Amino acid sequence: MDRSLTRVMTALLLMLTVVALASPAALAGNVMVTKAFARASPTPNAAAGAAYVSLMNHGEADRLIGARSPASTTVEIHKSEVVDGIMKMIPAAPLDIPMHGALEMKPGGYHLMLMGLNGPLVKDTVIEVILIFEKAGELTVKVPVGGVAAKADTHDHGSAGASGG
Ligand SMILES: [Cu+2]
Repeated sequence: MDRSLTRVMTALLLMLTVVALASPAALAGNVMVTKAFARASPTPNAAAGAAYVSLMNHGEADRLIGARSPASTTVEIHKSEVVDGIMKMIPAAPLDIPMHGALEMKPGGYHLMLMGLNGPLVKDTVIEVILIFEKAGELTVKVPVGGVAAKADTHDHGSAGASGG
């Protein structure tokens, strides 16, 4: 009697441990994902899409050297920059992530460019992006797809009207 009860308790404890270990926080080495979102494709036959992943590095300096995704043929790391009044996208890999520093991707800045989409990015679905770090190795990130103009949950009103150029 007692022995079988102990077995049941042990089994329950093991199950609880497995559940606790399978927490959703994506972590590769010391690099942690703090935010991730993608933008839905504006048209069904869109060839490219953008995803934004923000990272926190709790360890030594590392570098984001590449990315790939089952959602597209290739993934490029870009930076949007205004050159002579025109928004341009510049290849930005490798991207330094300083020791105990952060890397923020956002519209108008760094982003992951999904080139050759296998299908349109659909709002309220989730895509996978695999980030490749020089030291931390590979990190699979679940990226929720927001609206066509998704901006994560940031409230970015600060710079409006200030020092136009
Ligand atoms: Cu781009």
